[in-house]
Amino acid sequence: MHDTIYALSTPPGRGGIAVIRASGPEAWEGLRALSPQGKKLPSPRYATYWNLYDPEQTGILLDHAMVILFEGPHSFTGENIVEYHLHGGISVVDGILKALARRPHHRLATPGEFTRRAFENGKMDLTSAEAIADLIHAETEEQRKQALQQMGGSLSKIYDAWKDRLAHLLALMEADLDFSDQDLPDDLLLRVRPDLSDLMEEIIHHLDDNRRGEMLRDGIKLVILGAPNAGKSSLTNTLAQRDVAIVSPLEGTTRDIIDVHLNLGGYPVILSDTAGLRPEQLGHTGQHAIESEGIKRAIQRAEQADIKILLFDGSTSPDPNTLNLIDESSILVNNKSDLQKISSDGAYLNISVKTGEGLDQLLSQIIEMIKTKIGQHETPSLTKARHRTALEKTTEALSRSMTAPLPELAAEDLRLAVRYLGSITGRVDVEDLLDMIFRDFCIGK
Ligand SMILES: Nc1nc2c(ncn2[C@@H]2O[C@H](COP(=O)(O)OP(=O)(O)O)[C@@H](O)[C@H]2O)c(=O)[nH]1
Ligand SMILES: [Mg+2]
Repeated sequence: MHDTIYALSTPPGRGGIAVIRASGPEAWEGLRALSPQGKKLPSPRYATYWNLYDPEQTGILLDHAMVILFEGPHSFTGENIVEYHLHGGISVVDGILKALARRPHHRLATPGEFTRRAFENGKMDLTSAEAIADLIHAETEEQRKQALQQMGGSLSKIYDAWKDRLAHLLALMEADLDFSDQDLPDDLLLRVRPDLSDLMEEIIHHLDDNRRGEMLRDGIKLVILGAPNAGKSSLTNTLAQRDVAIVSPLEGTTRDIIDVHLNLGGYPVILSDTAGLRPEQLGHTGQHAIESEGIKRAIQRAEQADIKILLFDGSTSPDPNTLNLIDESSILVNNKSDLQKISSDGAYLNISVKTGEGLDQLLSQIIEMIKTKIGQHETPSLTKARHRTALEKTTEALSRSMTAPLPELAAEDLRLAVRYLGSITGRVDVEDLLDMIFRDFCIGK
């Protein structure tokens, strides 16, 4: 932990400016080495125009830069930091990185290491650190909102409050176990049980959110399904606004699943085009075996989908395989309304990918359905499987403790529950979790 780390924090390549960040006990020394001898360093938190020279070759200018110093613990990592705001040229950046590499105790940062130091120095909890990674990866407005809320502590507030309540109940139990001269364990459990079950109910309610936070973070799975030639690939291309899937009147053209990432109304969507459903028409030839596999995968996707577009060719009778997939998360669509007047009940939306008829309605129907699934909620939702697993383990431990045959065992389960809750924010020992969390970062963050 005593190394000084440095990295290019902006994307590599040419740019208007490039920012290199250095953090650690020797960070300021690094800047001193790049400055003319004896020159006094700028005051912390002042952006200062600064000429940077090669420390090995006197008088060789590396850049006219701007530098900002931060003094620990009042910095992002909690350590001394220098930010070098350079001209964004490859040679400029290389020159500074090479110069820093030769400084004593300096080394290149590993992915996420700046944020990891921030966590280890108590500048933020784990959910905030994860939110920084989410914010960096956020591609749509709603993802950004969620990441910013979490970064601001929306989740850690909830989890820490639960942990404190639980720790309090545990303390009560332990005090009783240690100090009661009479054996009245039942009485004790009776006293804490209502609070325990309240807490458990809150956690279960929080868990029962249809994965909306995770859905928003990872993308809503929207799958188009239908018989061959219904127009699935045509619709995919239209929604994606580019030619991603091959369109042809030949049946069995699409066999692999084609995924496209879209931003629909601020929500991240993973749209999948699938093989046309016609399992009963397939024989045992090699080509058909491949198509069969495609259909199997299409059905699998249908099962994992958050939203299904069931696409029918409105010019023929509805396909029974597609009808089979109807459930509450499907949108029924009749395509090819240009070919003939489709007479269908109001459950179907009539569109023509060819003329564009009905596509706006389809888009708004999809967005409406996303909103009902993710929607606006007063309470923040959990965003990662890691949080979900920890909370599930917490509730398991709580329910065990409420039925434990001995007060000592009940207390032990409460202790476990506290640890599981604490592992979400990292306020309890978490060394083994760290690598997993910071692995997703890019270098320089
Ligand atoms: N008339 C008409 N033809 C369409 C429409 N949408 C798709 N098609 C045609 O239907 C055929 C099959 O389309 P494709 O997108 O490959 O269907 P898929 O098998 O479901 O992927 C192609 O010849 C398309 O040009 C539509 O709205 N109207
Ligand atoms: Mg197709």
